[in-house]
Amino acid sequence: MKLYETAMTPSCKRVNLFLKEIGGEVERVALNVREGDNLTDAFKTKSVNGKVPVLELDDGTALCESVAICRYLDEVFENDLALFGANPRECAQVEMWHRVVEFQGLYTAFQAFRNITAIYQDRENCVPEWGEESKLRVLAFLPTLDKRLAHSEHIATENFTIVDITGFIFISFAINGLGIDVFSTSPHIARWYERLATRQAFQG
Ligand SMILES: N[C@@H](CCC(=O)N[C@@H](CS)C(=O)NCC(=O)O)C(=O)O
Repeated sequence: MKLYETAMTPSCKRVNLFLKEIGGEVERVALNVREGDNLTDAFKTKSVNGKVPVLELDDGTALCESVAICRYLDEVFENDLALFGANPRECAQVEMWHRVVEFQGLYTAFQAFRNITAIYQDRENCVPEWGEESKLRVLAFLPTLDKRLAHSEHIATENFTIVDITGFIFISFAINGLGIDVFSTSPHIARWYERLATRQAFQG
């Protein structure tokens, strides 16, 4: 199988952290999305959403959407980490928190970044006001996450799961992409983030 990626982008970093955690190795195909490598007809036939990452299987099936890719990798690389949850309650908590962190956090942060910076104005209509509003929504979501982490060592369950990976990518992006000083207002996020950063898979 082949992973089409632009390694520096948040969605590809998310899949890469997941792969490192489960100890999986796949062949890589490097694309430059800033240069529009994902806009070609050849790539669009592989990717339903036209974005990276895409995992192409040996039978030609192409999977886009990072969470779908992680689900597949989790099944094919045997591991006992239960990153999608270990029992019905945990699986539901992972699903619940993953949707919350993606929709209110990561996806909203993407909207903020894309619309404020107009980085992809060659391929989409950018609305600066929507970007600013999205940034405010990211700021408004941080207390929810901080409150959760005041009472729980990890976001979704008592164990490390894929939601912590997504949350880590979201917080990194809020800090580095949107210039939000997350740690000064969210001490529990700061503590959780610093602990995650010491994990083996999060090095380098
Ligand atoms: N929901 C998608 C988001 C993918 C995404 O937004 N990919 C970005 C890089 S982080 C991309 O391909 N950007 C180039 C473009 O939008 O043309 C996922 O989780 O895979």
